[in-house]
Amino acid sequence: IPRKFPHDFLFGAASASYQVEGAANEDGKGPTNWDVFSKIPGKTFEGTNGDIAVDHYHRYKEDIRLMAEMGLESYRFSVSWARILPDGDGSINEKGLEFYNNLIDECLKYGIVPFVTLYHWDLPMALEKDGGWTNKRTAEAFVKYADICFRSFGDRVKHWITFNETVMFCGLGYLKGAHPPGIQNDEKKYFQATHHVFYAHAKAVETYKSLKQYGEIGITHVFLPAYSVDDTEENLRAAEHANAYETHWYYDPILKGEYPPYVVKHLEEKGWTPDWTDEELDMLKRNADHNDFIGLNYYQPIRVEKNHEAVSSIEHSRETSTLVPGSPSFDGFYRTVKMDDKTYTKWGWEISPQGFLDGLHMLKARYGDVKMYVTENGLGDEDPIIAGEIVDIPRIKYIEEHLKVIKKAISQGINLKGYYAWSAIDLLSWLNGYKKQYGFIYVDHKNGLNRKKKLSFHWYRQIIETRGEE
Ligand code: BGP
Repeated sequence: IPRKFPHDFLFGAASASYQVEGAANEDGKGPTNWDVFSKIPGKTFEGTNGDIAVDHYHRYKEDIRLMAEMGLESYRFSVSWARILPDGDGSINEKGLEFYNNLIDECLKYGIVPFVTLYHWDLPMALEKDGGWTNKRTAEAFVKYADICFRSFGDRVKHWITFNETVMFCGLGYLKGAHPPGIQNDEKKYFQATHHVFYAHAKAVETYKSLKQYGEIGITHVFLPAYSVDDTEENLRAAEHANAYETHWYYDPILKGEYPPYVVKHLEEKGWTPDWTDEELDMLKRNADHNDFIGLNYYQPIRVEKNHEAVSSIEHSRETSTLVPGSPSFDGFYRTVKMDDKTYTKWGWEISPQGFLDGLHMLKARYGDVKMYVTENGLGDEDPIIAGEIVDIPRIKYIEEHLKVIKKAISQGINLKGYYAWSAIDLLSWLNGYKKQYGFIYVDHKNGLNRKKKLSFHWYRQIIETRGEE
């Protein structure tokens, strides 16, 4: 294993609009699905919402200055669609463009590379009302919105992610009911929504390439490599199912340009096949060679066994991960389980750097040498405060161990080009409010949202400075 990371490997950190910006009703921004969903009693932890979040909208200059001080080479953030197009598909809000122009320029001022996600879950409410991702209109509107972003920011932004974690917003939205639009167990809608996302992605990539801006564009998935809990045939089979549903369904249409045949067959049997046209399927095919990279959000692997009874989605509590978002829960299929000999975070997410290494090899075996970025990885914790200092040693340990396996993976020929810790700054966790922290920068909610550097801030600066030298 080399002592240092390659010179062109990007060290970054990430955020997402709804989780940091706040200013939910300012400067012409339209309402989003999350603005509405988070106000429904019982949907979020203690009713927390992103109305103010950590006020990044007003404090971005201070935040970017801190990121620069940390030595961050790149900042991954998302654009809120409803700031640019308040109705999702209509007239442009100049103030929205202005905010992101300023944010981008502020990054560039310090030499921080902006890595921009176009969709990190906050959908303009007008589109959600119209069926959201189950309606093709949303996909077409997304492509127009993406085109506006490319034309407005593409002279300075050279790294684009279309979507963040399709399995999450579709799975939690249409199977588990834990994200908007809050629908449970509707497999037909779930698969339909994912199909529209893949189509929108492919069309946005085509649009981007036609503009000849010579940057790169890809999509980000949450990567949940599945292990069987044991070597029994039924559980090995369950793990195959899990990988097919959690991974192949999401990467095949992007990288192979077609859906995995055995899942398609299964959907036919169940009556869950999305309505798709030849034009849409052709679009996926055409796009297969045009993706520049794949973003991976890796937090944990999953351990699965055969499901011997249908598990209600209600059991998918926000505190645990007893079921994964893309798993239709029916008798005879698969379910995730916790194992006594594994280590978990306070929120029940398994800590397994090895799981990532194994998973990366699994991806390479199926998809070849595609370029990849780790677009999220990090530890959600209630950080210890000792004598006024945020001593987030478990986070340092977590990131350190993951960086080690990433370095190893690169030396084994995995084409990884960057690492974005989740998150740059403490932010709103979708379902866990501000209790679950991820940042290098602490935000004091009792004290005017003041920023403070955590121990990990200094540690990460050192890592970047020495390029992870061991
Ligand atoms: C990913 C999302 C992020 C972030 C992260 C941590 O799935 O892309 O937006 O929320 O998970 O999740 P949580 O806040 O639930 O711990």
